Amino acid sequence: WEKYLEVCHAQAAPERLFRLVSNAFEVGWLLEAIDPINQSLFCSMSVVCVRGHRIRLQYIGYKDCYDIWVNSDSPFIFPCGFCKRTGRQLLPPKEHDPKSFDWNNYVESNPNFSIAPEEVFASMPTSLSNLTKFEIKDKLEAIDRQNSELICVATVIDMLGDVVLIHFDGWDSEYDYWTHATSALIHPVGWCEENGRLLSPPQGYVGENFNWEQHLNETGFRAAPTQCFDCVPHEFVTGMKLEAVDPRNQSLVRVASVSEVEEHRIKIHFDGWDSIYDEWFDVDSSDLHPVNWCQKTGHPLEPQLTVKDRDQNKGG
Ligand code: MLY
Repeated sequence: WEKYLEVCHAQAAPERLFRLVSNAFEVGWLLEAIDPINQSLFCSMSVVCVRGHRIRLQYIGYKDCYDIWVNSDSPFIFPCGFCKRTGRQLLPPKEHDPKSFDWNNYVESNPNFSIAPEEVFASMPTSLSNLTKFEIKDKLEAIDRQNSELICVATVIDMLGDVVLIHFDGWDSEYDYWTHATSALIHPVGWCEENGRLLSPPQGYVGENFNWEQHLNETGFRAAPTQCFDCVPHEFVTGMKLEAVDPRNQSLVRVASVSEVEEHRIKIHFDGWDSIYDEWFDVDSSDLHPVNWCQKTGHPLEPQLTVKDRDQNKGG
């Protein structure tokens, strides 16, 4: 990296913009995890690969094409029994009955697996009492991660420590997402009006002008108090170098640069690759890491593509 930064006359994205802890997970361990595709679901998963500070998880009973990669300190993975203890619904392994499923019975009949010990989880269940001032059902204005040009009428529907689950009023749960309470993706009621931005009303909203007061009255819930929001602007600048997970092959972390910057997201360029492969990442993405993260955590790093690689047609 040192040499590469010098050659590129580039600055590394400062380390304080990221977090770093250790990884004690082992293959075959069982856990509960939030489904990144449908974030209101908690699924039963097994660790199938450990690489540096990243772990590959498999939905138990499902094909490996659905596997996901998470950081070992993810706030979205939990010890077995977490859902039961906290009154949440766990999706059990394929073909198991959600009502009668029990992890201990499962391990007895599947001795290749074992229950991951609680102390390897960064977010221990004891520290998961709510740290934010949000309350369940609080209303707010939130960016739709999947349609990031839209700021929409939304509700906090679950909380864990200092992360909150955002649901879009009138829409299916497929758009739901978890985010840190200090995220740049969420704003208080009235933010759009104050900032001259268009607010997307709930789906199926009848009437031209959406009116918050009326919506709050109708739903009977409060606007989240402004003290709940504590967004610190991100410090990414175009040209900064970093290490980023390749969205096309989640097992790979590549040498990358910030190619464009917006309020809540940054465009990532994979060095040496055509810019058609550039991808937007929300600034709170857990797939962005500082320079030297791979080396420090023992994860392979895919170097920048060279002219020679490109001539051999590896650059697409
Ligand atoms: N084109 C999409 C947009 C969906 C937006 C959903 N957000 C607001 C939660 C559609 O109409 O399905």
